[in-house]
Amino acid sequence: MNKIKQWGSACAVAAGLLTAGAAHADVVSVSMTVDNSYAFFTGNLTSATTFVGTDANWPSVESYNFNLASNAYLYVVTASDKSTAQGFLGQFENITNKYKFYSNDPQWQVMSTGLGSAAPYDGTSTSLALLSAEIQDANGGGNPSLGWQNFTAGGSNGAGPWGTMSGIDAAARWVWYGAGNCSVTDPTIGGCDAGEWLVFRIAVAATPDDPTGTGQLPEPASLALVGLGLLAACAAARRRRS
Ligand SMILES: [Ca+2]
Ligand SMILES: [Ca+2]
Repeated sequence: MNKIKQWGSACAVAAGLLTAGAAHADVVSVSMTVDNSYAFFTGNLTSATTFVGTDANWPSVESYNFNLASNAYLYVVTASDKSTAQGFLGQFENITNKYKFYSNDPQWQVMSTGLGSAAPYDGTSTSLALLSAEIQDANGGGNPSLGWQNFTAGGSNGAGPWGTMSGIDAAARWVWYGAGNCSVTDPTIGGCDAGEWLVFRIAVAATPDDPTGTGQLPEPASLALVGLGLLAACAAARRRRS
């Protein structure tokens, strides 16, 4: 390969690296239920922006399919009747990057608002503003749970008192927050109040290769820097040739 062809290849690779760093949308498929009720939103690190759905019947599994930016967050607002049992059970498939995760994925976070029954359960601007304010409160550590905390996993799908929820893998586990008067070892069993309403969240691009858990994958930024360096070299080579 002669010198001009080598520089041509390097310039093409540089342009490709810069394109790879651009944001893209992921297709996400969800099957979930909560004992006793939930409202499901998408958003970003600081705000809930879109209402996806709500349900207040634990024996039914709801399914949702949608596209969203690969750096987006999923937010699940939950509340219980503080009787018998409570939990969040779900299966989430990022169709784009072929990664499936469950309600017990370690990258989920949970926080308590302590606001009782006044939970945002619809897509009104009032509800989005309330949830966003609570998200920002938790981001700053000033909410009742002092920020975002780890959830506690209870039984797998099929465990009592619920039995098997169809459409969700047996590997998925019921999760809740082990605070308030809930058991720290299994807060899903025995009626209790963990400081409701609660909010669970995860970055939609949360995968084992996303060590920050933010959905902001470090790779594209590094590749973009390499691309910029190569483009500068290309420009220098062109100047030398001309
Ligand atoms: Ca349900
Ligand atoms: Ca219950």
